[in-house]
Amino acid sequence: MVQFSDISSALETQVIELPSWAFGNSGTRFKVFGTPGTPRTIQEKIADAAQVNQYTGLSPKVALHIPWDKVDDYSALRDYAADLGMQLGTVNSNTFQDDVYKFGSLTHTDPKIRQKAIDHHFECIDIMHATGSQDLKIWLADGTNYPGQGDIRGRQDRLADSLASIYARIGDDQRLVLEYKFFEPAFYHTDVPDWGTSYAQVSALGERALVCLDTGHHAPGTNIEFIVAQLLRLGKLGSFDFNSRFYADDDLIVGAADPFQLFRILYEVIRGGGYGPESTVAFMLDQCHNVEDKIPGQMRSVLNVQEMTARALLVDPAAIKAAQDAGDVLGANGILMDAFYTDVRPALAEWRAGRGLPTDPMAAYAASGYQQKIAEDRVGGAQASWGA
Ligand code: AOS
Ligand code: ZN
Ligand code: ZN
Repeated sequence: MVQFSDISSALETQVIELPSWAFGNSGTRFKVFGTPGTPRTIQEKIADAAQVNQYTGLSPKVALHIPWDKVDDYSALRDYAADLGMQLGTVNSNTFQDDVYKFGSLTHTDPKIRQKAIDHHFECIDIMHATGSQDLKIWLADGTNYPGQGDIRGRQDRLADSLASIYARIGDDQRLVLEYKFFEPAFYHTDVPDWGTSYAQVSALGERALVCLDTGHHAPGTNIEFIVAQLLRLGKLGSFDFNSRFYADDDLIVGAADPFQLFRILYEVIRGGGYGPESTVAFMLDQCHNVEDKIPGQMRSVLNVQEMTARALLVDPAAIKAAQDAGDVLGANGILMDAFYTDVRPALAEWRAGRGLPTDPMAAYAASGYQQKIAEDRVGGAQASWGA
């Protein structure tokens, strides 16, 4: 069986990008509970993200959201982040909050509204040039609530045309990642509801257009690791939005609802060549911390991904292939389960100590007093992500 010492070097290069909006007040359509110390600016969000990286060593990148994180000088923001050991990452567009997009954005029947949404993405691309970001992430709330409300086919055609305009604008070193979601806020149909639609739309654009897989965006019971394996096989898995769900798009701490599913997803990522320094698959979190403190919530998330990555790396590829080829059902399953049931936490603690990181990042952060300090210093004007 593969030992932790055999795989520890593979953990060195793991990078998990943090979403700026996870540090802002966010929650549900029913209530956004504020937290003392919540950032009031993108700079304070980056400072909090830097805390996650300081204690875990896993998250030196922070994704931006436009317009929530708009500033006048992105080069200065880039320098500010760099001074904290952080890099600006994915730029996330937003065509889901303006009244004008009530009946759609890139799919709208009115060419003027479609152009406004396209221009918003052009603005995001301009920002990417200033921040040095690689990925433009597009998630559309576009859809309908009732049968007959919209022309499903016509919306696909207009979406394809709009995406082609945006794709033509991205730089040679940039990518477009199109995120799918099976429902919400639209309740009858969503214009990018599943991996197949995202795959079809990005395949029509070109090689730098890829799928973003949000782990909270599937119907209950979906075999997500199958989608991971298939998109990797097709060369079209661009990025993850990792979170956890019990019922819908709950945006909870990844691994909190189903650590075994997270393990299986990461096993297929590794099996499919999507993990490691050569991989082009971006690991990003997409979460809302409505009732828990945000910084430790993000720390818990990146640590969960690291832990399940380590366990998935313990699966012996040769042994499991031999068992599979031999039709040894229980043997093959046993090899996978042995890795999943291996408690790697003591070895990870030692691994961290050897790299100058706290053996228990959560406890170290709690003892640091940073949470108390920001609660005292940051009085008033906390930024809400949703509804911003
Ligand atoms: C919405 O449900 C999607 O998960 C989006 O990826 C995300 O919440 C949005 O991009 C925030 O900017
Ligand atoms: Zn997402
Ligand atoms: Zn989501």
